[in-house]
Amino acid sequence: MPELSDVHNEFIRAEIEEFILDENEQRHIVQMYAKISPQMQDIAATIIDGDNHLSDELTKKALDGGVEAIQIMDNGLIAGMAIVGIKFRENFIFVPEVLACARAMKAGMAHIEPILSAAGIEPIGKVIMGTVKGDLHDIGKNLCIMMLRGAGFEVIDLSVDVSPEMFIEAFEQNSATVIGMSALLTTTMPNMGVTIEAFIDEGLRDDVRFMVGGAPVTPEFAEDMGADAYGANAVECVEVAKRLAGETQTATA
Ligand code: B12
Repeated sequence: MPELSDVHNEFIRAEIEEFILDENEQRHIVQMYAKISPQMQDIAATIIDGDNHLSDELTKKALDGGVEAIQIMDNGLIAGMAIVGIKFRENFIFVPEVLACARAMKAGMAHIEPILSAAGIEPIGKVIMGTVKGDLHDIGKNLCIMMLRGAGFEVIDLSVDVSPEMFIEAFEQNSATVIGMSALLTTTMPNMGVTIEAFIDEGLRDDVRFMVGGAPVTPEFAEDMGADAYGANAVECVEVAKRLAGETQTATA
């Protein structure tokens, strides 16, 4: 079982010790970081520290050195955000600090995005993505969008705070077959179900497949609200979108 001393980066070790007080959570984070290379830990540290200049520099350096974009995203940028999330939840940091961390994440992602979104391939399907009404979290949704584009999907990004009417309007204007909804707040999660209801009311439900995700969303919740699929992360989002796009093609054939 990995120990705190197995985490290479000194700053991250100190952060874990000072801010992750729940024993199980600390064990989980230590296990995760013990498997991550020192170079990726340095990138994660820039996110936790909210240092966008260093995140920019180290991400670029890692890519130039041959590390895969997806590795940097998962083991550097997203791993850093895991600690930020816990500090925020426990009130060790507040909105301005989290925004600085989000800015650092964005600086790193700016190098990753063009690689994941390989240009020039024929779209394999069209997906509408949005964060539901009342919710302004978009980091996870944007990662999903990058991965979807990288996998060859054309994606219409409705951004954040998207009402059921806006989803319907976008659906009517574009011949998308899959709609992806993201929610990060327990208070906004029900708006996913409300959106699906609105599609039922308009007689459009059978024409589209819904996938949902976001940290508080579970497969059970997805099923209860009437979604077609749930994805736990950006990689699953792509897998699910491919499956659902295949289903709609079969249904309309
Ligand atoms: C960054 C952040 C913010 C930033 C958002 C910046 C931005 N541009 O997104 C700011 C500071 C603005 C913010 C504000 C608030 N936040 Co906030 N925030 C976070 C934080 C720390 C990280 C979220 C994140 O980006 N995670 C990293 C990404 C990569 O993960 P992800 O979003 O889960 O996405 C992945 C998967 O879920 C999945 N996925 C996501 N979407 C989709 C969609 C589909 C279709 C699929 C298949 C998959 C999928 O794939 C993604 C990639 O792997 C979380 C804590 C946490 N650990 O989640 C709190 C958190 C979500 N926030 C919280 C709160 C309370 C708030 C505020 C209400 C705080 C306040 N008092 O003002 C406001 C609400 C504003 C609003 N109306 O939305 C709470 C929510 C608690 C709850 N149970 O509802 C959390 C959990 C923190 C906590 N207290 O523990 N926040």
